[in-house]
Amino acid sequence: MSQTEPDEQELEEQLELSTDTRGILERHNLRPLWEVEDDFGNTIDDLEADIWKWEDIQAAIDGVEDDVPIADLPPGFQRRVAVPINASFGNAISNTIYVGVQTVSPGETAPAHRHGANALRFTIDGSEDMKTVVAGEEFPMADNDLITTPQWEWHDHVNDSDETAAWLDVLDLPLVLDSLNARNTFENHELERQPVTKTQGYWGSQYGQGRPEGASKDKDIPGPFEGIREATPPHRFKWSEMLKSLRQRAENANPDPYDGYSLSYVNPATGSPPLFPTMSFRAQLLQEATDEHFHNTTEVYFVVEGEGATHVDGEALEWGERDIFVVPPDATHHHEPEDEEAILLGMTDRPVFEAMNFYAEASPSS
Ligand code: GTQ
Repeated sequence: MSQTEPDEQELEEQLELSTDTRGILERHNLRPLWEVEDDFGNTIDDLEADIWKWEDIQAAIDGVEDDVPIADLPPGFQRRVAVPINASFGNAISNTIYVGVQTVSPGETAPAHRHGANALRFTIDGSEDMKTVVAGEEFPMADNDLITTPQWEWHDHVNDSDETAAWLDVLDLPLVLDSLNARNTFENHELERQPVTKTQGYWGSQYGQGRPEGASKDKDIPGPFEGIREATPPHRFKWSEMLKSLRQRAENANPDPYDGYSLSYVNPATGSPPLFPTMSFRAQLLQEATDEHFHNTTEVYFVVEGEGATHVDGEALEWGERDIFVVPPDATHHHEPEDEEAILLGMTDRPVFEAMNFYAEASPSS
């Protein structure tokens, strides 16, 4: 063993979270990703409605950041992430959608790897100098930007700013790792940072006003999966643009009874939702209470702006900015913004149900 390689005991000591951090995580149903990894493979019987308050998440990610540098994390998903754990379950917020809150300190890199699970980042604390590098292109992460990491694309997260960056990771990990048990689709890059081989804006520019012939067959996109449908390209959805579109909708259209003024993120390759074959995402502007309904899909929410409550089977989940909550399948629910308006990022596994002709929804009054 070389002198720079820590032995196992040293490694464990370095990864030892302080009693404070451990307590914060446990009290608030959060777990560090490197411990959750061992528990993939299990599914939940009865998902519960639950909420994670931002102040608790913030305390947890700050503690974990203080205690553990990314460089000390064990092989595997080398990511410093606090993972919301459903109250009834051990490794994620739901059976299909996983969310985590990741931090990268100034100067740190979350090293390059790739996997079969689809992923996206929704930036919480970001800047133009915080970049996620996907498929050879640097994508700056400004606040509330959504950036895709399609399956099997190399990605590393590089913080060249002078502030800690934080964001929401959303992946179909429970579906891939727990239900499909597809564990052979993970690889670390030989380099910590993948080479930047594309100019900024390249990927987005090929799916907008014009596109090359056969773009969806671009060798850089599909990866090793034969017969893939229109692969989702790496893409940055700037929040400033999404917000403009939402406001246009609110001024010119009627709200959806269940989702408010709602826009689904499109797969830029097809021009329509879902963003991924397994998960769809909505930006939702709420100006009044929505109607009750229920469906067989799981919905996870991140509060972008505002305060309010989501009533789930009679229980009120009271939310504020940056909180995360989950509405389990078949639970009757509706949203109620507190003041003038609130904005939610809605996440759903509905595409999986639709692929099986299995989606169903109803409202209690009908
Ligand atoms: O940043 O690639 O929260 O691979 C979990 C698994 C983040 C990532 C997570 C991952 C990542």
